[in-house]
Amino acid sequence: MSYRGVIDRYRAYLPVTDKTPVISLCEGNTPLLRASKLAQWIGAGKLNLYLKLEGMNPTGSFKDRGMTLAMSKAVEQKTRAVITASTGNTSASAAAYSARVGVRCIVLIPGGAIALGKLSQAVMHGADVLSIDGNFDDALRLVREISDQYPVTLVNSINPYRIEGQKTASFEIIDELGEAPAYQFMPVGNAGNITAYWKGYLEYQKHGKIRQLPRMMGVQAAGAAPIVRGAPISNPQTIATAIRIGNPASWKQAVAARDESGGGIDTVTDDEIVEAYKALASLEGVFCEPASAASVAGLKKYACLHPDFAASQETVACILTGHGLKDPDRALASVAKPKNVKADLKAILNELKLG
Ligand code: AN7
Repeated sequence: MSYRGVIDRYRAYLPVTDKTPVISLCEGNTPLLRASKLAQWIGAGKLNLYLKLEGMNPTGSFKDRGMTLAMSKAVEQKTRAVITASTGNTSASAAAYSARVGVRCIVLIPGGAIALGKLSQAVMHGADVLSIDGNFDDALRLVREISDQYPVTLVNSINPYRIEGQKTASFEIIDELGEAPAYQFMPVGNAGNITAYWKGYLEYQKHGKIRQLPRMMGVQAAGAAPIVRGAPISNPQTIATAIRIGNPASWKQAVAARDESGGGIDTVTDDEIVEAYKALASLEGVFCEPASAASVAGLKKYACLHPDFAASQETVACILTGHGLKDPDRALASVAKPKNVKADLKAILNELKLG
């Protein structure tokens, strides 16, 4: 039978009944790609390194896994409108699923701070997009207040159905590898996704599908690293706008995932993020957004600090949370611009130096 999305595939593990309408765009079932050249670039050529390509979801990010469930439950509960604060990907996903089922979608975004592709998605899918004079944390505070007072359903990852849907990514990794990776590196922003992956791993362990749990390795941008610093950051800064978050909603759960798994959460600089972003694209043919590349930058930093790990054959998964096409401006700012050449064979051959 053909693939029909994460609710259909993992129904037994999700809080749905026969009465839940399934609102799906056929999300999930994303590739898990071996990346041996990248492992060499990291300085850990023997690692069994995999990339989980979450940018291959229908709206180009992992948010679709949670949104299919949040939206299905919202419709089951007869909601007419959903609301979300977003650094971009949540708004793109909420807008798409809302369009599909015909509910109103309200989005608050930090003004001037979300990537072009994400903004175009929210607008194209017909959401009411309000760009506020404030950052993501301000937007989240406002949408929480609005959803407390008005009949609109909050679809940020504070919504437990978002976490339930997103945990299916762990299931996919295990179903494919037959075990959990020893380490999983992933970006951390509002910290819903690390919470969801950890929940997924624990559930599969409970069902006897794995013997060993992975170490959960979170990565924050150095200028937006409240969990690493141990205090909220009022003015977070990073080129990885998806994770430009100063006061994560699922802070405690992220710390629990880190500590229970024997993992860690560390920072990477914007320069390290861009380096990993370019290496993924040029060495592996994988174009992810900057926030996603933070996972690989974090792995590289960890390998540099831990030579035994770098020399090992451990199985490692890096979660590439969003597609590179989300943020074309950053891509073009990170590499040399195309050369302008006259439409003339001689001039072109002169440039190409083919032989
Ligand atoms: C590509 O869209 O918070 O730690 O509002 O878009 O679960 O927040 C996006 C977050 C990583 C961090 N990678 O995940 C939003 C939003 C990408 C992201 C994260 C986000 P969380």
